[in-house]
Amino acid sequence: MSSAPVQSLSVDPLSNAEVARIVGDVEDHGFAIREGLIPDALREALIERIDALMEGLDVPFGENRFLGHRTRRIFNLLARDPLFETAPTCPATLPVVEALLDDECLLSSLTAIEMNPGQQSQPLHSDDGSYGFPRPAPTSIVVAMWALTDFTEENGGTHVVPGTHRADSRPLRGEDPDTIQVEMPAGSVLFYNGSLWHGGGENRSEARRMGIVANYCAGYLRQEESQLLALSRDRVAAFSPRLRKLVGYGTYRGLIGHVDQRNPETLVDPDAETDMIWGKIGK
Ligand SMILES: O=C(O)CCC(=O)C(=O)O
Repeated sequence: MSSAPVQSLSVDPLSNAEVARIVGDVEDHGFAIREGLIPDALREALIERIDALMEGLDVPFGENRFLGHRTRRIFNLLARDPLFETAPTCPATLPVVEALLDDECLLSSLTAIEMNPGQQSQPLHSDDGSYGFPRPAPTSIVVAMWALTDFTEENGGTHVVPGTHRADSRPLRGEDPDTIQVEMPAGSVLFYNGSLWHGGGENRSEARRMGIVANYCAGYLRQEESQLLALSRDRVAAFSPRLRKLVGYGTYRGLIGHVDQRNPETLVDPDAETDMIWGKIGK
């Protein structure tokens, strides 16, 4: 694990008006693309760190069409290096997520994706598919896909089916609706509702397409990655209070996630505020 000067890689916050515009696009179409959110210095540092991890961990290609036979992924990024702490709490993305879910949301997973030349397109899917909600589903998953390289039609920019966050079904195997392909320069972010039908494109280029997928869920859902197990308490103790809560060291509505009626953040910070539901119920 490196000791990167994380603070020097700061990101400009979004204005309230811009947050509202992005939220409106995600609500209307299921997705929104915004350019220029991730500064080059941070983007390049992330690529460098991901490359070092890919080599150090000897990360293999995926073993099926969904994970991608020419695609490598690093899961559980927060356990790998402090630099990745910049992504879940990013002031250019988290306010959008909080506006679409609420500020009790959780980080569900944080994954680096390196899609290499020759990768076939990924089957269309929706990220909330495993929860089994009746459809249309309540907004319970929101994803911010960071473009660390350009996403183009040729290198496999993500396919999306606009409006399908309100569809009454998930994409069926072999279903082949019209899609639009997300093209965005490096440093952009694709925001989407977890019900939206989407999938990685085919990489017909000579270069890799790299991204970080920050997947957030409502605070009452089980996270895709079991971060309470995947992250050591020492790691979590080093996080900011906001990040601790995002990975699960907090409660939903002062109840869900408690430990002996206390906020689990007190396990890593005995002075943490513990504002629990029991203190609000009349005698
Ligand atoms: O790589 C992409 O464009 C999409 C990836 C994705 O949706 C996934 O792996 O679940």
